[in-house]
Amino acid sequence: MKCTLLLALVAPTMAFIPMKPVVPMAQAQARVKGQTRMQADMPGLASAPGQPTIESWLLDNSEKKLSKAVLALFSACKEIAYKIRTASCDKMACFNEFGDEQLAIDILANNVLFQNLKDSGVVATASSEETPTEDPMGGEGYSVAFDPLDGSSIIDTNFAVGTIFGVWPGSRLTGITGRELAASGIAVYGPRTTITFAIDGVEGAHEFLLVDDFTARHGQWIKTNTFTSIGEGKLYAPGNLRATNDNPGYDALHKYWLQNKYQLRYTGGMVPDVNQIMVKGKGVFVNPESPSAKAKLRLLYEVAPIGYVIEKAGGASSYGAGSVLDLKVYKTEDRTQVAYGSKEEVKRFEEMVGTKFATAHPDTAAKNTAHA
Ligand code: FDP
Repeated sequence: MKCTLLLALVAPTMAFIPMKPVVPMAQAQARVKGQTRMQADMPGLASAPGQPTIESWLLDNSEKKLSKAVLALFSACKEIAYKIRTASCDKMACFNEFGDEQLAIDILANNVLFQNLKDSGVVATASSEETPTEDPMGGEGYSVAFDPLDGSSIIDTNFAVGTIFGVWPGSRLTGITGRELAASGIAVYGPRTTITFAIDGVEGAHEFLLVDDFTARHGQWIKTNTFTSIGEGKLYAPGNLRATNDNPGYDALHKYWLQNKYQLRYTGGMVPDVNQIMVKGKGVFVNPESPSAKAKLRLLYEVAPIGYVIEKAGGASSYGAGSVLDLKVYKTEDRTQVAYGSKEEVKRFEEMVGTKFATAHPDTAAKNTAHA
């Protein structure tokens, strides 16, 4: 074989051979020593080969049926990550070859989640933001609500997007609250794929990394961080900013952030926008409503599962007058305004924004009537 031909064949392959994740020992030690907010479980893959996989971590932290449901969700997210990486996109959406068909990536993600939950045998009911009905899955033990691909309007731009899931005991996904969650998590499909996950009876929110380095651990979910507290710090992610036009409280809060020189960190994808609060250990994400800019986020599929993770990580959540975990899911499609972040920032949201214009969720609408 001619040398040029050989190079032509080998060069593209070489481009995909990842660099070994080298973390200089001193740097790794400094990161571990300096760590107060979160425990650096794995400063570098190479220097901590003994870190648990999700399978072994669940053995110590969960009962069998719940473990099965969680593993089904992790498997689905792994497949979704691959489908996102290999999709082709036009100006509106991303598609992937699937048999003879090209399917939109959010539909594929939806199908993958349903299939994995059905196969688990421990899921009685599942419901997706894409198809908001309570569908029987043929199993017994838990019920799962999920948003298969949150941030679908930014996927074509190659911003980070995510999956959100909540696991409840029993067979119902209405008449419940976030307080009853058995587990919930958010998968971030960014330069790295991670799931930040919380489970009943275990303190903290736990970050798992999908290893993508072609070592023996390739394809495994390895525990990389434990988030246990969210401190004060000037970082803000202001969702639904158009609501400042006719929600004076939100307008004042926005001005407060500007005047106090907060750092703006907002992508328009709720999953990475909230995940950063745990990773950075500070900040606030809000998505308030106003008469002309209605609440968009759904309690069952998005707000409650994320609230559970954030509160487990030592932060707070609010619908304007209390934790989102106390809002009842009357209908699968119930919506609400929301704030997540450090306790002080969420308190500021309650004081300045409150529930004056919160009419989407029946409970906050009722409070408004009472105040009128
Ligand atoms: P998307 O519609 O792109 O799926 O959950 C819905 C969501 O994304 C959030 O991820 C995001 O924070 C929000 O909508 C952004 O909404 P706007 O683009 O309407 O501001």
